[in-house]
Amino acid sequence: MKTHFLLLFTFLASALSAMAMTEADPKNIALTPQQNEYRNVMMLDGIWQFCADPDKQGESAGWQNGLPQSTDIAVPGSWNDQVEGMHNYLGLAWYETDVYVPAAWRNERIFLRFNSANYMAQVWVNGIAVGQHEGGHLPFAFEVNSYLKIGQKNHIAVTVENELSPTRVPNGNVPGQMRSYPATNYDFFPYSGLQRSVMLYTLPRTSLQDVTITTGFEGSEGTIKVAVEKQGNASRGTVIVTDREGRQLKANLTFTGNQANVEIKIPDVHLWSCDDPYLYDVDILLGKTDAYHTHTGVRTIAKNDQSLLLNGKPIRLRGFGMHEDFPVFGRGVAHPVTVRDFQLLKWIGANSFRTSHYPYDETVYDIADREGILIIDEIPAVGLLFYDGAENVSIRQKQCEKALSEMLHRDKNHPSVIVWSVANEPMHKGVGGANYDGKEKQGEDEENQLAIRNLGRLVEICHEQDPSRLATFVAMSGSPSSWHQVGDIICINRYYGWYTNPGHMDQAMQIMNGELEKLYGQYHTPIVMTEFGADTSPGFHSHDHDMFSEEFQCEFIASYLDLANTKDYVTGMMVWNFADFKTGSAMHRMNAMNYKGVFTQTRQPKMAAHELRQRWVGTNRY
Ligand code: BDP
Repeated sequence: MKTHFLLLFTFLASALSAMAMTEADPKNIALTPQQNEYRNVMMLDGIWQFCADPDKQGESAGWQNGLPQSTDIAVPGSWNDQVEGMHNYLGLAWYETDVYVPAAWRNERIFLRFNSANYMAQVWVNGIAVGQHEGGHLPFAFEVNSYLKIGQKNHIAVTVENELSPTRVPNGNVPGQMRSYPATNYDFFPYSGLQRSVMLYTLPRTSLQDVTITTGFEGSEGTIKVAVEKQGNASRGTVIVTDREGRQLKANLTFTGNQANVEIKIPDVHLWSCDDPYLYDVDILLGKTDAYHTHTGVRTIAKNDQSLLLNGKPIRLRGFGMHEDFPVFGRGVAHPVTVRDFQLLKWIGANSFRTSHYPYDETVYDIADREGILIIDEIPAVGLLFYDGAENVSIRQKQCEKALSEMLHRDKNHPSVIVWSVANEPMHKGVGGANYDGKEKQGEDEENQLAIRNLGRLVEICHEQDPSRLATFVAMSGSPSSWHQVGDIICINRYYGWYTNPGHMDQAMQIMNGELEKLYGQYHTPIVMTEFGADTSPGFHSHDHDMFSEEFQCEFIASYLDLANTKDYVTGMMVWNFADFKTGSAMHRMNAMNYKGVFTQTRQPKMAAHELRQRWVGTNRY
């Protein structure tokens, strides 16, 4: 009898707790937490306790109150290469830690923020369900006052679940697509866990909720527009813009409801650009209750029929597609690697990269602002399908819209971000997997209409929420050129000379040339080659430029860049990839690695890196 009662109780408790899981609100991540005169941040990074739960029994067994057995794990960091037996694990796992919440925080609003949990997370504080979040590479935060014991020890438990499913973004276990283990439908390893920082932070009761900064200029006069949203009963605030010499401009904020807008004019403005990434400090003060300290660069981004225009002038993006990937850390944030990557981008003469294939850690964007590196910022929509039934398509579309909204909230104030990418290589049925031959395939009408409508809607969301930037998607070789109607610019990935016409660069360049001319003739809009590259074993040499040799990689990249130098409408060339990166196990992935990096996974230059440096440093050519 007693056991029955206990079982019933446990069942009810877990049912209630599952029901109580509310979705995280993207608005909570609009302002990156900061320690300042009114706000506090307590990082929870360090060694947590960890336990896999393949049978999903933890919640009903009460693991949210404490794990019966566990092992150490570093947060942030992917679980895969830290914990024995977890390398290819797909399923549920638990994390827990204890934290004292300072008594001095009694009157504050307190939030618990995870900068990334891949893929699905559920959070408990002191055994009570707080909320959940879907999607691996963007932050989420919950207000946790009602769950916390202030001035005492608190228990935080989190589950992360990383199954691969056709209805997730990015998707996996898709019949007929990439054959790899784990069965992703994307070409990078499905690293999982708490991969970025975790923190508690406070907001005053009357606080700034959101700040949106946009900039422009006319002649020598610059404009910084600041839109502020607050919570609580303040009626006035101040915005102070300070230049590097300490000169200040101030404007008062007067709220109508919770909103206020100001426009600050800067005489003799110092523009932000790649060569001169000049930043202004922007301090937003809410009376004597709250403040937020940030920065901006005054710049515009637009396009004409041939080029992206930074501050009205044509710009050529020279850069890479990258990945967050490093031995042992996996996709876990590793600040020394981030810093090194920017040093190497500068060393090689690059001015840009795409956050292929997911938004990166927030620190990356701050460094890019300071270093003058331009970013195409991409949601994790890799390999979207438009042929596996209306229901699957619509579930993924909703998840894309959510990720987009989160990315726009998080990254909208960075001058380095110039273009939003809403998808990488979306596909209709005839184009991917075994059907791939690089040639354009028209696909079914229904699939095309769906792709154009859904991708179009994602681009439209970018325009609605952020009219100050451009938006587009990145197309794979063989997808219909009609899909390009949805983007502000054309972004294409091409592998002639590698996956098709292997080793034959003359033939490859003939095809590439014909295709570029055709695309430009159709759209008269700038084109960025967001991917082109060749796998290369560091140390393999070949007199006759055989594939996989360092000589072949140099020839491959040089052929594409030489061709691009003859086309004024090619406004960007991004080599795939900056560094070698981990993939699933697959026949075409020796050692489960993609070796298309111009640096190795540990950031040693291949021959191609030296050649790119020769081409790029001090020039404006590709
Ligand atoms: C492209 C994908 C990229 C892959 C690359 C490759 O966008 O993620 O890593 O191909 O095969 O199709 O190297």
